[in-house]
Amino acid sequence: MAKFQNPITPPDYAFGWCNGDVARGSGDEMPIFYPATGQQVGTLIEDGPRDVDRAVSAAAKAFKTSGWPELSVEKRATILESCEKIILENIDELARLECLATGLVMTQIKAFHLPRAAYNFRFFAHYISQASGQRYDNTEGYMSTAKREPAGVAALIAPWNAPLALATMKIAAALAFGNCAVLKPSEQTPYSLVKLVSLLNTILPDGVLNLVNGRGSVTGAHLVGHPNVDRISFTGGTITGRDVMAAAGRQLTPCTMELGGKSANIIFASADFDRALDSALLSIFSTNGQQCLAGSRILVEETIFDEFVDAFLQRMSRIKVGDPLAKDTEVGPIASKIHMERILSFVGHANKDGDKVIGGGQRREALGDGYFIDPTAVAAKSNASTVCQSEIFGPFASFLKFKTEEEAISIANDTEFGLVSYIWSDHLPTVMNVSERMRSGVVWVNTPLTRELRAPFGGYKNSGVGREGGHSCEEFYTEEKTVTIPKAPLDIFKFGKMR
Ligand code: TXE
Repeated sequence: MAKFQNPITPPDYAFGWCNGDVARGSGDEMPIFYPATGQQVGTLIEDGPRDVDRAVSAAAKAFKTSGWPELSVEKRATILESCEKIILENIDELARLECLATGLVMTQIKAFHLPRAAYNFRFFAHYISQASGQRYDNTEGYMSTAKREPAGVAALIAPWNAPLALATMKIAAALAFGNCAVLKPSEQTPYSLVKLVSLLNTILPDGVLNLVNGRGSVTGAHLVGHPNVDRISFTGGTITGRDVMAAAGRQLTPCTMELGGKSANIIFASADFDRALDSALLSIFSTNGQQCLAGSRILVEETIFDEFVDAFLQRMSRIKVGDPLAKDTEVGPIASKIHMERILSFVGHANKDGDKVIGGGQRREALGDGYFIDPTAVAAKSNASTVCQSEIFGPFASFLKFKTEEEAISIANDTEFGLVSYIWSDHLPTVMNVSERMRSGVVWVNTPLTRELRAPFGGYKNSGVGREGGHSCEEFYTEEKTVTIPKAPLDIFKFGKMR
């Protein structure tokens, strides 16, 4: 028996989108569930290899004939601003569709995810308006100009944890630099992106933005191995990232990989205690704990460890878990049953490793068949524990104690991942030393989850390859071309004229 209302009644089927129109796939039907009730709310029609070929051909044709790559930056920027506007005009429906498939909390979708989705288009509209080329004058009498040109067809693979916020970064960047694209949402969460693509197609020329639906192993694998794809931008798990990169390697297709994380949130005794506490809770429990940049390993200096953990647990016990639509809900359901079971399996790992489960660790049966779990915290025996080394990707915090700055740095870097590090301290030399030595792509000092879009975002080690962000996206989504022209005829060797 469902306990909560669905946020919206979606279309019965989630179809793909090709060459400016809805495109019914030829593959299997797959159920889509609302995580808050565990009930099926619709059906996805999978796009098989032929359907993917059709979408890639549509993008390739649009790249050649639509005029999109050649459009002046002013015109392209204006169109991107219209994309921002249409998202803001449809914010309620998009938010409800996002909520329906992901179980994300509505207040968070509306406050963070959708404004970001819209802003991604505005950001790239502004960015391209300022782009410039380079010119190199040579004393021997020639000049070279270097300019960036659109790369071609971009395959954009989006995950299920924050579909709109993450996919729009890819769509806006690919389109801003003149590419045409084929988007593949996660098979679990197609609705909001299908709607988004239908809205954007009222603005964009046909074929510039296409969408295919289906499983990673079927639709995704065919797309990333396609010889006519020129760029692959992937966000997802590290294991899948390896497969995608191997497929890209066979075609020599450049790719960026935004993968998992196991970020250290280091809290020194010199920190502002209350702000560090707010941040620790926000960075592990927002987005239902399902975010690559979650501060999932909380390292606390020994002298404040007990006080900090107690305060954290008190606040954690008051977190409102429940209906994603309710205004006071802070943590909603986990995105899928299988993922919920995986998260809960880490309680077993913790017990086996000698860690102490200090809060939560159970499914919330009282909330019905939805995939709700208690916010969970573990005092880990050491950083070698499974809960400290695996990306759990849920509302599950692991605490570790440290005595010295050196020890904190060593624990923080002792992981296969390297996406984000958080540092909390008001002692400048500590901040300088620790931030210099973090082996992660992003370091947040005395602030959580603060993304500057001009700056690169991405990971060291198994957290990724390449970066997203203004300049990083410009480099990724373009080819550089150098044209050399003599100012006057140059002296050159005259082969065959020597005699
Ligand atoms: O993601 P997958 P999964 C992490 C998180 C999570 C784990 C597994 O730890 O528990 O990954 O999640 C598509 N070719 N993150 O297995 O498989 C797939 O259809 C092309 C971190 O659900 O990586 C979906 O669209 N595409 C993360 C997308 O890849 C393929 C976000 C992501 O799915 C494919 C999500 C293939 N062979 C999970 N196989 C982050 N970095 O934010 C799958 N896909």
